[in-house]
Amino acid sequence: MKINVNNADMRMTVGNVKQLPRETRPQIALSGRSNVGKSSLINTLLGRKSLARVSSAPGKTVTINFYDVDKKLYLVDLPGYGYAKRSKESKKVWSSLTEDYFLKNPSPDAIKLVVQLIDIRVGPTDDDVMMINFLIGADVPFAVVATKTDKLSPAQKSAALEKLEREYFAGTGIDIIPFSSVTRDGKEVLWNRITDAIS
Ligand SMILES: Nc1nc2c(ncn2[C@@H]2O[C@H](COP(=O)(O)OP(=O)(O)OP(=O)(O)O)[C@@H](O)[C@H]2O)c(=O)[nH]1
Ligand SMILES: [Mg+2]
Repeated sequence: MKINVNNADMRMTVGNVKQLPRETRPQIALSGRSNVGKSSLINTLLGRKSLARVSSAPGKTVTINFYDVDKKLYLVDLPGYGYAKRSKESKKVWSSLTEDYFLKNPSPDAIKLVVQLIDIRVGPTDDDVMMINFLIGADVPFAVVATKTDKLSPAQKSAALEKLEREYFAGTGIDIIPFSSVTRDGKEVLWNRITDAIS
């Protein structure tokens, strides 16, 4: 599929499950803790500086923002989790809006792929593991993007990827895509994964 990434705009901001679009257009959703780089990744994929608002303070994006790409797909910027204070007993770390996006979406079949971001230097946090288990339980296809690779040397990057694979994803068949919004490392690979998911 040929996608003109220059033909992209911010289409809608959703604060409530009732506002979610009833459309078959494929959706690729970005999930991850606050500050991990979801909005920056959208800008990088679209070759734009600031179409998606990059947080000055973590936890800013509390709505779901839909970016239309060439009328062929939506990139969906989900609220970051893991920032707001919460009680230790609380099992759910992501917002109820995020949960509704997956469980009460009027067009669930339009969700073709979740791009789950983790910081390559930190590895999956407890919250990330919970999110990934939620996605597995909800039967949503996802790929893992290990972001901010620019902060590591090439040797450190290989070691970190190998460790991630070995400790968390061995034998799961889950892709880990190294990525950086600073160097654009992984942009091509991620676009290929996205176009595969929607074709
Ligand atoms: N070095 C480096 N910094 C990055 C990268 N991606 C994002 N950042 C920085 O990390 C901070 C957070 O980035 P955002 O894209 O706003 O993160 P977010 O996941 O959208 O955060 P929330 O909207 O709060 O959920 C910003 O200061 C970015 O400039 C990256 O690949 N490399
Ligand atoms: Mg954001």
